[in-house]
Amino acid sequence: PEIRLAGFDYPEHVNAGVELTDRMVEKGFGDHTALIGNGRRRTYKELADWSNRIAHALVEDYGVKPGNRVLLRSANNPAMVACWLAVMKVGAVAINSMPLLRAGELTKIVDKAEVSHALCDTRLMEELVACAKTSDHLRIVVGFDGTANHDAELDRIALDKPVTYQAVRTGRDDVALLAFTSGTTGDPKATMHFHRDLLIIADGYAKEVLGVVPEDIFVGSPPLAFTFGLGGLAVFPLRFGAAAALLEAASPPNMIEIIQKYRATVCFTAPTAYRVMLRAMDEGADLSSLRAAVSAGETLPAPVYEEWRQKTGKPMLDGIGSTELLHIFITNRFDDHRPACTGRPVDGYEAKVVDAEGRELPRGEVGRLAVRGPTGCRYLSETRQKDYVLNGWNLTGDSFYQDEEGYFHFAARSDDMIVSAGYNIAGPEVEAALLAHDDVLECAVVGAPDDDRGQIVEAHVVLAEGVAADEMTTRRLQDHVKAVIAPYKYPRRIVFTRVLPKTETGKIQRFRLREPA
Ligand code: 3SK
Repeated sequence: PEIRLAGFDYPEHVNAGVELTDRMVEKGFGDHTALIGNGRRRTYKELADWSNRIAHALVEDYGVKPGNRVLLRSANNPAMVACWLAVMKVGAVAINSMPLLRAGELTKIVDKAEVSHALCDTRLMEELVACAKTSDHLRIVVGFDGTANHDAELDRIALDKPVTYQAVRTGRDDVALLAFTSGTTGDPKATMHFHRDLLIIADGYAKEVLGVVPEDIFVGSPPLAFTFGLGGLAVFPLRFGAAAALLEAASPPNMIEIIQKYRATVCFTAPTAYRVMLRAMDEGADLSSLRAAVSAGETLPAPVYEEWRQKTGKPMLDGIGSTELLHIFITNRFDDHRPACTGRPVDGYEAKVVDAEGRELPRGEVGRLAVRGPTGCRYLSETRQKDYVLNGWNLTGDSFYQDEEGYFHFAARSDDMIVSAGYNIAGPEVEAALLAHDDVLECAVVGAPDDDRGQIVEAHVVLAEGVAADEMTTRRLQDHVKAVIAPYKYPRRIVFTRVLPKTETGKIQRFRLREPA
């Protein structure tokens, strides 16, 4: 029942890859900088040509067909963006994966999405090759040079191809992207996004809220594999003739350096990084070029919002989005913002707070946030769709309340997801990794409050008999988790215990571990 375009009218046939490159060249942005990365700038014309050459190679040398699912594996760099655009131009469906995923995690994605081809930065090949060896779907893995020295197979083949490409005439409602949410169980879930969705997030949020102009330079930390990063560091700048500075290692100090070097104007990151930026300003860092500081992925603490405002004279724009809806759907605005408040829905989106039966709750009462809008929600799994989407409303994993004036306020996560320094980490996935170690008898993983990271992964572990509850065991278990799942998910704190709190029926009561001692 859901398709409501809410004023976003696009032609029946539209290809987001073309709109973000060749169309921008047609509009006169050919010589403007589109991407900065690996120490050099690339113009819109160069990006259009580069992605067109790759598109030729995908079709002519690797047999990619419209509708094929193509996995991308890379850190944030211009080569990754060129490959992603090329995948859309050939009418295939992109699956952007987190660069640190291990073979087991990749296999879940590859099997669910029935990935046939993968384009991978050659520096990240090992785990993908291990995944391909066991996969029935993944047939072709091609390496590209993420350092953009054109020193890998895809680069060499693409170099000989023409710079123009007749892109596939995709429908506006053809799937362009399968975006995976980490899920609360460590079992990733895919949501489908159409070509038009990629344009809507730009023509909606980026235009209405940020007012992006061609002079803008974007910078930020979220991976392009997370739709927060894909929107903020690729779609938004490219839709408006602006530029993005891409960082493979987007630590706060690296971001600060890039903001100062390029006089970046728009930043997308989490409160943790903004806190470091505030301290850097005390030491003399000049971040005055930033006109928009977008904060999402974690709740923005009021003191960070206040200090930013006081130091820069500008508000920090807190917002909430989801992979399901593609990008931010509730936000503060430059002229309408409050501390400890996520704001109001972006134009075209509706939000409400509901009880367990899906009934809207009165203002002030905490309940589950439900949202609907033109960019989703469409799960790949029909069962998931039935359980989590009612009449177009997606039931999120967050608890909110709406104040008397209609502004939304975050209350808590409604699930077992841990949000640490902007990463979504599923507690049960870390538990499964710990349980695979012989030293662990039982465990429960929760998020513990942390000043720097918002939350940290905290594991409560019952050790096997005879194993010492000491520093060495802690290290051994942490190293083990880093080796079997993406390293950023490892438990930063391990608490050894003799018993875990349980219900009469033997279910672990994680909420009791979250309570202060
Ligand atoms: O709020 C988030 O975590 C989010 C998720 C996906 C896309 C965008 C955002 C801000």
